[in-house]
Amino acid sequence: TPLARTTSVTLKALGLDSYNLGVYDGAWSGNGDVAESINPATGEVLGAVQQASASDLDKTLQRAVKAARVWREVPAPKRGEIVRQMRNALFAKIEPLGKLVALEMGKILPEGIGEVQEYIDIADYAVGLSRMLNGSVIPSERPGHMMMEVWNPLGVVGVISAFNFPVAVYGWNSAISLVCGNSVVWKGAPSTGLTSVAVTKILAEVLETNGLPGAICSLAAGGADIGQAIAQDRRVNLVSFTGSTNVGRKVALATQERFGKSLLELGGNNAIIVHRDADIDLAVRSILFAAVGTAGQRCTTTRRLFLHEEIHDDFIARLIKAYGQIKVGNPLEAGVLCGPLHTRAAVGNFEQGIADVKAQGGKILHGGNVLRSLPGNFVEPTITSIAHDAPVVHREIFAPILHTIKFATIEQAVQWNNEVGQGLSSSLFTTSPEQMFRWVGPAGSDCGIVNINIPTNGAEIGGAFGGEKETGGGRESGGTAWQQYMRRQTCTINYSGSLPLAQGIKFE
Ligand code: UN1
Repeated sequence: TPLARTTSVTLKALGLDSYNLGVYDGAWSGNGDVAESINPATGEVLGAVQQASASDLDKTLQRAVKAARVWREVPAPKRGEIVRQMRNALFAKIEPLGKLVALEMGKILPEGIGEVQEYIDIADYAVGLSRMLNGSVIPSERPGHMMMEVWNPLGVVGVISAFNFPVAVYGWNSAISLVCGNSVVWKGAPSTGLTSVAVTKILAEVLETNGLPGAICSLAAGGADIGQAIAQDRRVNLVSFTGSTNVGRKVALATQERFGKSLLELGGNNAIIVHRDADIDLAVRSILFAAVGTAGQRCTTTRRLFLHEEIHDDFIARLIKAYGQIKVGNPLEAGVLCGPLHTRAAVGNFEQGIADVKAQGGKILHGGNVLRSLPGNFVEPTITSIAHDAPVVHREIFAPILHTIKFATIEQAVQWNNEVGQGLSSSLFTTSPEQMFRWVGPAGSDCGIVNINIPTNGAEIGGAFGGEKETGGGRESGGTAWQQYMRRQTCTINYSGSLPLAQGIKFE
């Protein structure tokens, strides 16, 4: 069939077979379980990855520790040069890699290519950053003394990423972590193992061509057991985890228990507020991408929509009309905007969510059904009308369900935006400068991402990405996020030949 051909051509272009080893630490191996990758749009088995056993992980961590000692001695701008080569190697494979993401994860092809582009963007950023890992010089209170702040590599960084961004989230972490001088050990989602292997092959070739240890970019494919072992292992100086709040809590406790560091990117429950003075057309188009894009499976997906009472009815009518035009189907087909959910289990969560909406006094305004006539895990993009405090509204359901809620005052809407446990992303649509500045101010949104007149999702890499509260508090990508991948040292140098003490203390 044409689809089977697409699969084999794509795998071949990326140097993959239908069966692949899922452990890389300079050499490829794998003695754990075999994980199959299933195309969520068709049920077709795309290929298989032999995952890491506990002793595979142990060996990989040993090699990653050794590799980190080599890598930290490479000057940072030279590390940037290696990341630049990785960026070019990724760019050369952007088409097949984007296609593999579409096949394996289930997002539409433009979004699959988009997330490889996101990796390329962060690699560009990291190359520049490699010349700007600046410390500072601090005036000392003592004569003949100098103080400075110096940033050094941490050692080994563990990256545990989720199925929904099988390329970009690893990209943010690895590109920054590499220029910071760390080796990286990656565990992707078991259901997107082919993508993990494909990305690692691209990076491994760059490392090996440059005569560097491949273990600088290690891969330990695996499930929860491998993730837990990474979180508990003292050799892993920082664990960067993207996933659910429940698993994130375990990672946080396991790393804290051993005084390791963690960087957490957990659940979101993001809202858009549309004020009465908003550009309605812009808002409708934004919500379409934010709530339906990636079939509602971004941590930044809009799940709650607060509409001012004056525009509410008209807005809902326009939104329902726009939803009616969305094409649901195979993510590789042109014109399709909504692909499948990633797993059968996710379809079950969708159904449970719809049942809960109905049981908790909500109404389904559009959609609400599983599309059983299609072969894959397809559901209808759904709009509900429900109370802001119904329990189901406070839960992150990783599916295209948008809850709409009417508000009377903007203060009320901001309070509702902030009342959930999660604190990732938020957007306000307004043309009022006063409302804009209130929204980004101390009494505005309590989220890590605070937008105006754009969707909650689709963040650029230049800013720090992450959220507050149950979202975990970590920041990745731009801004000062790089500092989490390094150790901060305050150094005081005495060139005076005498020993004046701080605070003027006399001790003789
Ligand atoms: C995620 O869903 O885990 O802002 C990350 C966005 C993307 C990243 C999402 N740049 O939607």
